[in-house]
Amino acid sequence: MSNSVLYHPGDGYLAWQQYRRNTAGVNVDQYAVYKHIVVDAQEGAVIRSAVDELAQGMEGITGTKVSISGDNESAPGIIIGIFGTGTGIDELFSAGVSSAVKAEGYAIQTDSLTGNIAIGAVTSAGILYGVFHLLRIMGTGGSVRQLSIVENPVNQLRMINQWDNMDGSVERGYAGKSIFYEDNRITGNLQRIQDYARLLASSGINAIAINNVNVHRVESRLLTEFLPDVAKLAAIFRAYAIKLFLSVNYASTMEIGGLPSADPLDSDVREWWRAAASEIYAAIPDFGGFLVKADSENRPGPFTYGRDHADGANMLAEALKPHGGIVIWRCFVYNCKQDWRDRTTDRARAAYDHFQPLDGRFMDNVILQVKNGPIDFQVREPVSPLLGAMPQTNQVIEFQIAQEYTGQQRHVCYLVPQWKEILNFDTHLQGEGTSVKRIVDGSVHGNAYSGFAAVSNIGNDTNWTGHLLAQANLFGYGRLAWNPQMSAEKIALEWIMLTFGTNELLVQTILDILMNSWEIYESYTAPLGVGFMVNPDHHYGPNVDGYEYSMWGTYHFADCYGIGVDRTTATGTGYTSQYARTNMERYESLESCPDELLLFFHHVPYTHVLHSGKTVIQHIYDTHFAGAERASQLAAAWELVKDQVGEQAYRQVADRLAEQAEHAKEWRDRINTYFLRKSGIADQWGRTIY
Ligand code: GCV
Repeated sequence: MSNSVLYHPGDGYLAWQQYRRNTAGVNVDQYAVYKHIVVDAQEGAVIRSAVDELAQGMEGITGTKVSISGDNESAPGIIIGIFGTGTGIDELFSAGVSSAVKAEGYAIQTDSLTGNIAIGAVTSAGILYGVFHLLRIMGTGGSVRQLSIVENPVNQLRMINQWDNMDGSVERGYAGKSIFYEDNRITGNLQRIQDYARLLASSGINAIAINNVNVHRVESRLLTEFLPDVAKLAAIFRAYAIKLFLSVNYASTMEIGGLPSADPLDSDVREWWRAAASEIYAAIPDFGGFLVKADSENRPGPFTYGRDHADGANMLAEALKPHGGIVIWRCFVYNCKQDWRDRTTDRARAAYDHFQPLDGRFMDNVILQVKNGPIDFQVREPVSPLLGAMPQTNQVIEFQIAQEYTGQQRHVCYLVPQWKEILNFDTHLQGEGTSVKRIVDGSVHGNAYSGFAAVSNIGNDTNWTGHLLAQANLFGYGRLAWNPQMSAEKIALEWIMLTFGTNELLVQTILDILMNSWEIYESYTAPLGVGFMVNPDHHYGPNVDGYEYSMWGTYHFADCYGIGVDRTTATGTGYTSQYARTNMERYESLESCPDELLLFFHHVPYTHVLHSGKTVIQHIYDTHFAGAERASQLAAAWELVKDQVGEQAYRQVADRLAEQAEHAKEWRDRINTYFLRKSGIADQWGRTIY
């Protein structure tokens, strides 16, 4: 495959893999001496990827060609090798260091005498990650004189979910069409897939489900008829240490198997899945497994047969088990045909109510995939109470990198700060300190499987993500999955420098834009955790009552007196009781409920005074005026870096920021006008509301 670096100057295609020479600062001189790569490892696809990447990266960064060999003929070189395989790499590290390196981890060390930089790992995947780390150091202008690094990923599963359909569309995709499919076939443009695999691996991703969780008729055949093409994709990802998964249609036995049933306890159904799994593994020996959306939003599932989620998941798990595969079963299950008049049903309760009682019933190769919040990837919602509430069950957290409810990649919204807040949330489930990040890294319950999954935000737009700044979310997700301790700021800094360079003004300006962007977006959209208020179906733009009288269970209950959903145990839906006592009490009481989630948990009058000292109605007005104003300033800030980022990148972002500024005003005016009319309470500052 050709080297894509040559063909993409400045259009965003290279994303954070620019490998540019223009990094400013004294450390740059250190890199130029490395013209030689020594490979102390057996040939293999992943090692080849690592060596290619290192060579390509070094050539870009230093501007000189590097040579590759098995001997270190001319120090200093960069030496890569696998520990314990009888090569020289072990001698370059102390025993303490090499034994600290785990499966996908690596050690990097500079020898002070020779200047050699050694990267050692126990697997070829570890070598690949180590190479990316070294390139990140150089790409961000760091010193390589005294490297002494040991890193292991904190999370075992670091997965991406594509919501791509075989007709070429992407569900909730905001960056063009699918890079995987066109005209109901798998694409022939394998170069783009390989470039995507590189991007993912460089941020630490190790698993991908390549099709939408809503599996239609044609995608059901990925398991069968399209398997040879799926195997080609698996080979591309394998070379970047990424395992391939398929989303499957729970009713495949009926859809493509010619059986009359999908009952998980039916022996013919079970046999069909066993045979299907055997065929898949014959074609793809390291196949990851199945991702399943069942009994959710009109998708088929075990409920039809009076069975439950454990029956359904275990049936698939049994088929995959002999091959080492896993089932990832999604918990996004709720009644999507709710009567809006019915105040007893609460969508927020649904995942916990469905799944928590099943703890202990799932096979050990089943993982439950739980959305970060109880509703659906809103700009603000509490943490899902299901996370950590099933000690005997494997769980992964699901984030949405795609900005379905956070501006659809037309608005800038750097999501890493939101994810950090979620990961740092203390569930108190095993006493103080039971943070979400410790639950999903498996350390609280000692789970066999654990980690992160997220909905991708890429498409076939040249710059992958539509909004160039949305690349930071894809990069940030991978970095956070690797190490949830990293700060949102550090991740943003890495992304900015790797993507745009290290000029101080540029770095600071883009950092400010990113770090403020979530708060800005939240301030001009749905207030105080109440959620939605978007247009139905496509979910873009303001529509306060868009879902108020619908069956989807996402209401705000605004009337002329007040707004919000009473989810308390005392007088509401009882949702608060799904949390451990400390959190339950905090949310239950108006005094202790945090302002930003007030309307998620309580129905209050517009005159209710927040901890901030403002009334709810004045808060709505103030945040919406300020939010739209701040959104309009983003464009001016971006203008400052025009010369540094180059014309193409400048234009891509400037156009989107201009749209955001206009659209934020629309949000401001719709929301403020709605609440002025509902409440009859004037803005304290007499600003224009329509
Ligand atoms: C893939 C939300 C989205 C749907 C999505 C669903 C899910 O409801 O709007 O497009 O379907 O979540 O996560 O399954």
